[in-house]
Order: sequence, then structure tokens, then C-alpha cells
Amino acid sequence: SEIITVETTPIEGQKPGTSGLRKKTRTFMEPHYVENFVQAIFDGIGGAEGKTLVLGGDGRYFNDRAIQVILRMAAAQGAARVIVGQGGILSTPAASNLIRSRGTDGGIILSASHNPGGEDEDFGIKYNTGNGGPAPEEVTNRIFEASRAVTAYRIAESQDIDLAAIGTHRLIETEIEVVDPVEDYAALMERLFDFDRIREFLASGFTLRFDAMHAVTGPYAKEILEARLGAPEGSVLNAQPLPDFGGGHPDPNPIWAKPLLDLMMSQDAPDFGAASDGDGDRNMILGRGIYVTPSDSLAVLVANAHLAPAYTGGLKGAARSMPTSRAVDRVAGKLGIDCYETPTGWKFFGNLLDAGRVTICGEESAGTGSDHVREKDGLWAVLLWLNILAETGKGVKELLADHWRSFGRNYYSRHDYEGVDAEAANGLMDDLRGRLADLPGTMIANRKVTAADEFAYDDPVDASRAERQGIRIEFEGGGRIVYRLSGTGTSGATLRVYLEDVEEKPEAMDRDAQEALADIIAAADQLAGIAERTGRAGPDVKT
Ligand code: VG1
Ligand code: CO
Repeated sequence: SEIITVETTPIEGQKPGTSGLRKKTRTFMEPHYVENFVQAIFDGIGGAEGKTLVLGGDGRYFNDRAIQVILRMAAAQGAARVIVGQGGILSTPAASNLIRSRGTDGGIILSASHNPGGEDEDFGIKYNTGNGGPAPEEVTNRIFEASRAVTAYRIAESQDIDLAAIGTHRLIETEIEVVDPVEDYAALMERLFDFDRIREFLASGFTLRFDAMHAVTGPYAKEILEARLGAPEGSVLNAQPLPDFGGGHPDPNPIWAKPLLDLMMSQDAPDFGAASDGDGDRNMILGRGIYVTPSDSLAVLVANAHLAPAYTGGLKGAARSMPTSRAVDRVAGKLGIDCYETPTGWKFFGNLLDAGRVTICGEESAGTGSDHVREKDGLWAVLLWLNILAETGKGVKELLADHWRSFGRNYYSRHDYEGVDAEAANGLMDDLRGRLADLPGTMIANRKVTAADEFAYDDPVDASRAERQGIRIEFEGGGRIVYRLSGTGTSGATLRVYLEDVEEKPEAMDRDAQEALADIIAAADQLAGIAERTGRAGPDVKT
């Protein structure tokens, strides 16, 4: 095969967001779009020459085409080795694990996560560094700068590499190693958790359903939950990954995973239910008759992690993204460990994990994970829950009720206004920003504001600073509203409003979250004029 140099001109808007570059699939399918961005990645990391990279994606539409382009470019630019998941498949946490376990320079993950897939839906490309985590802003800024300067890219002219079977190919001087996407990841899970204990627990009659939502976790869950842990066949639902995820949003929340939610609320509910997203890094946890909010799940996992083998020695610390509820802070306080507050996006946990300051991290958006990889990890969260339930012998509902009794309950909900006019959304944020100084001491919807600011983060490890990471309003008694604009959307703006209130009275801990948060919700609208500015009567999604 021959190496050719193709002239190109910069394409606008190749700026990585909260988690890589996400756009409409058709945008990625435009001439030079993928090539330009991949060239920008290589340029941004100082070239592909001599490097070993991991490559894989969640199997969505266009995954197969983009992979071949990246392989041809890596070979043309002298990469030493590319480790690719069989069929081009790797879940995000499995990719993170391979980057680390094989001591590689980094990796490229193809996914738009929980966004729908297909020719008319979404696609994404993300670069992870050698620690296995999403590239920090310093690196994504370099990639963006490179995308604005690109004038040519080098690519090999060759047949497609056969990724269907495990084995090694050579393209120019580059070794292309096709690996089983599940094997190393499943082995890692076996080292972290007590598989014998969980197997016994499942054999004793504890029942579960895991909804893979026709996304990447199907084969992982089949192997781990059914083959290795002995859950009866059929415990994993929608296990077949499909390029369009069966037409749904592979987003594990009560709206998009409603069939599972309905099952868990029905007479036929199994003891435990869970789901994961497109690329396998998110999780939703359910018990018979109960949905566990991600913020509560994080708090429960931090409180009980010592029951699983990997964490018996206790945790070094915990971290949550700023909009995530402060439920975990109370747990960390009782355990006497540090609790860090970072901006939204897993990349901000990387330094804390690398420096050994924290063991478990989490986000309100259904992401939890630990220092075993540098991404959030859906199946890891499911297995930690199962390990804890097996050890305590409690049901999900009971465990959660006990947790609230010991720590208090942080009622929590997130309201999303999707596809809002970008100007209106920015106007809303600008207006709020301008009024922050005047808010403390004022009353809104019967609640007294105690503090109002815009979150900025100074990384305690490398002293980098991230500004404008969300506007927060705090109320007397522990209530809080956070406003931020999404950094993963592909059309218009998405306004996220995060709502939280603290309840210490045991008799008031079983309320519906929307009802318990009614004051805070009213205050959020009054403060920002959401209905008026967006023209929306209510949010599109409440989680
Ligand atoms: C969202 C979530 C954030 C998460 C990010 C990537 O970002 O809020 O917590 O880290 O998605 O998750 P944003 O900017 O849209 O709020 V995933 O599973 O989409 O990689
Ligand atoms: Co995801």
C-alpha cells in the first residue's frame, strides 16, 4: 500500500466538548471531516510516529467506516501499533482499561455515548491520554488549535483491514492487533469483586435484569453477568448491539429506559434492575419498586465500597462533579475522607485519581467509577451494587432507606430543556450572571438565598483553572439550584437545571422528588425566567 498526502482546509467547529467531538453523523460523513479531526488529534499529541494506540467504539452507525480511516492514517503516520477491539467494538471503560493495562500512549474512542445513533443521528470521536482518561483541556485545546491549522493529512491507500477475527495484521510498518473487546475487562472485574459470593447470591434466588439497550454493553453483560456469574440466560435484555440502538436513545434513565423502569415497578419485578448507555460508561440502578438517583447511588457506593474486595482497605477520597448532589459529601464527612468538587465531565477526575487523592468518583448524569480505570464505568457500578447487596443481604429499597436514615436525604432532580435557541439560552445565563452579586439575602419562592456564584475550578494537582462551569444558587437549609449549558449536544442549546434540597426528618424521606422539590423548582423558574426566555412550559426530560 501507498501513502498519499491529501490537501485540505480547516473545518470550522472541530472543538471537543464535555467529552470529545460530537456532531451529527452526516457532518462526520462530509468529505475530509474525520480525516481533518484525526490529523488534528495526531498533531495535537505530537504526531502518531512510534506510538501505540487503542482504538474502538460503541458500534453505532459509521463506527466501521471511521475505524478504517483512522487505521489508514495511523499507519501512514508511522504508529507502531494499534490495538483494536474485534469488530471495531470497545466500550469506553474497556478502552480505558486497555490503554492502561497495555501501557499505550493513548487511544481513540468512537461514540456519542447516550445520544441516538444512525445516519440522521449522532457520532463522536474522543481522544484519551496514556492514563486511560479523556484528554484534559490543555490537550483538547491543542487538538482544536491543530484543527484550525490543518492543511494536509497523510493516509495509506489500502483495502479495509479485516477486524472480524482476532489476530494481527500489518499495514505499512504498523501492527494492527485485533483483540477480544471483553476478555481483559471481564478479568479486571473478577479481580475487583467477589465473583464467588455474587454467584452464590444469584444462585440463592436473587433475580436481576440488565438492559443493554442494544448498545455496547450487551456482550460484556452476557459474559460477566450470565456466563461468569450464572444469572439465567435472558437476564440481559436487548443484548444485541445495533448500529441504531434499535431506534432508541441508549440513555439509562427513567425516560429512555422506561420499559425496564415499568418492569421494576410491576408485580413481576426482579430484585435488581440496571441499564447502561451507548458506550457503556453510564449506569442506572433500580430495585423492586424503586429508582435510585445517580447521586444517591454514588453516596451508597462510597458508604459501602469496603464490602467489595478491591476497596476493603477503605477509600483514599471521593469526588463528585459540582452539580451532583451533596449526598456523597455527608458520607465522606462521616468516613473522614476528602471529598472533591470538580466541573462536569470525567476528564476533571483524572488528576485526582492519578495523584491517589480519590478512589471513587461520580456524576449526577448516571456516571460512577473508581481508580480501576479513568472513565466512568456502568458495569463496574452494577457489580459493586451486587457485591454490596450480596454482603449485606439487604434489598435495594432497604439499603437506600437505611442510608437515608443514617445520613439524611438529598432530594434531587435534573430538568433539561433541550434544543433551546442558543441565543436565548446564553441570554438566560448572561442575565443570571449579571445578577449574582445581588441575590444573597433575597427571598425567592419562600426560600432565602445564602450564596450565589459561578463555579470555577482550580485543579489541586496541576493548578490548571476551568472557569464558567455552572451558576449555583444556595438556599438556607441546604437547598441548591445549578444552571449550566450542556457541552455534549449536537443541535441548539440544552439548558440543564439541577435541583436539590436536604431532608433530615425520617418521616419525610419517602416523598416523590418532584413534590419534595416543588419550592426549589418554582424558585429556579422565577430566578432565571426559564419559561419566558425559552418559551417552554416545562422541561423535556426530568431525571
Ligand atoms: C453530559 C453529562 C456529564 C457527562 C457527559 C459525558 O455532559 O452532564 O456529566 O460527563 O455528558 O457523558 P453535558 O455537558 O451534556 O452536561 V457520556 O456517557 O455522554 O460520555
Ligand atoms: Co456514555
